[in-house]
Amino acid sequence: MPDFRLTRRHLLASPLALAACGSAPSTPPLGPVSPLKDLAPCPVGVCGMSGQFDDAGWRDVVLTHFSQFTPEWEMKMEAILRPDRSLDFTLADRCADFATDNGLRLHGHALIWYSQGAEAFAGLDRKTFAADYDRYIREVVTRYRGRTVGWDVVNEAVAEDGDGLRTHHWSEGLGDIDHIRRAFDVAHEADPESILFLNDYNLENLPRKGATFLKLVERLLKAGTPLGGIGSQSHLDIDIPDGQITAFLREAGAFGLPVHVSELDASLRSDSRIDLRSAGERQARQTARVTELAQAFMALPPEQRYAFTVWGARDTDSWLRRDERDDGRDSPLLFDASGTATPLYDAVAGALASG
Ligand code: 9MR
Repeated sequence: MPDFRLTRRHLLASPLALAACGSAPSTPPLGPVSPLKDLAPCPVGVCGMSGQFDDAGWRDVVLTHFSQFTPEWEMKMEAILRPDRSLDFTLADRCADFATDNGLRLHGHALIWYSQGAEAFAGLDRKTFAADYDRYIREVVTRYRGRTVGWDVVNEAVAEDGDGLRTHHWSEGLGDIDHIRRAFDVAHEADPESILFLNDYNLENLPRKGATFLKLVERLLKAGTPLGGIGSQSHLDIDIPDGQITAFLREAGAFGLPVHVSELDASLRSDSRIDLRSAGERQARQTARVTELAQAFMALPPEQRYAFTVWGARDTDSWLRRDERDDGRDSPLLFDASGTATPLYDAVAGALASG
């Protein structure tokens, strides 16, 4: 029988230790490891696509380690909303069934996103626009009522550089703050039990964006919006200064709401033209950042830890590996192509187990 406990060997093999010895660029993958969901006192989530449900390697990692599931795209407008604004739930249902059949908590993602729905809603008069906006949210949330624990109601509301809110078809049709409030109100009416999230990215990476996001949370709460949770995607930049991730999560936690680390990954790819660091040095930075995130999450009161979710099971499942700049070597997740734990597994497992 393999030893599934976290062993000293795992800790000694940490990339930080290896980087300090000036070792080879990448750490040898770890051996068999404990299921994350057994170590963690909170749900551990993963995203996935219906096209992966028959992939034995993917299933093995997902069903061994995770207790919550976020559909990567099948519960978005791109899958559900037809050009005539009727709804098609074929793929979304498949995802909901996968979660139910395998005893996973289901997290709904994402109802209103600036990047989707523009064509189907183009050219409508205000009344139809508003009515179909409400109908979309109501029908989707109602269909999965009692199956989704929570929903990302508005995704990525804050401007890229953190200067205010984004402008797009939803804000132009219904108002910048009003379309957000309206989405939460309709979703809450459709499923009063669901925890409704405002979800965004670069909140730890860019303090200005994090601050604007938290101001928006405050504004919505003061206005009585049924916002029930804070989602931080955590697509981490490995060069975030030490302490910045902790500072953001602490501030986010101060609202007393559930917090979701909703899409964690940390690319090792360096986009700067000149990066003199070795692969090992970059990996050490990556591990330190992910460790900081997991520890900051575990520092939240237990009842505020909604879930700690990674954006993909294996490195090869990551959206980052589908980027045209990818060189086939990026390792942004907790398991490699063969389903073996990467150093990020160790970083996350160590922190989650400590809670
Ligand atoms: O990883 C997702 C990719 O497979 C989809 O094609 C894409 C569009 O639906 O969305 C990706 O996920 C995004 C998530 O929904 C919101 N935050 C950023 C994620 C990565 O782009």
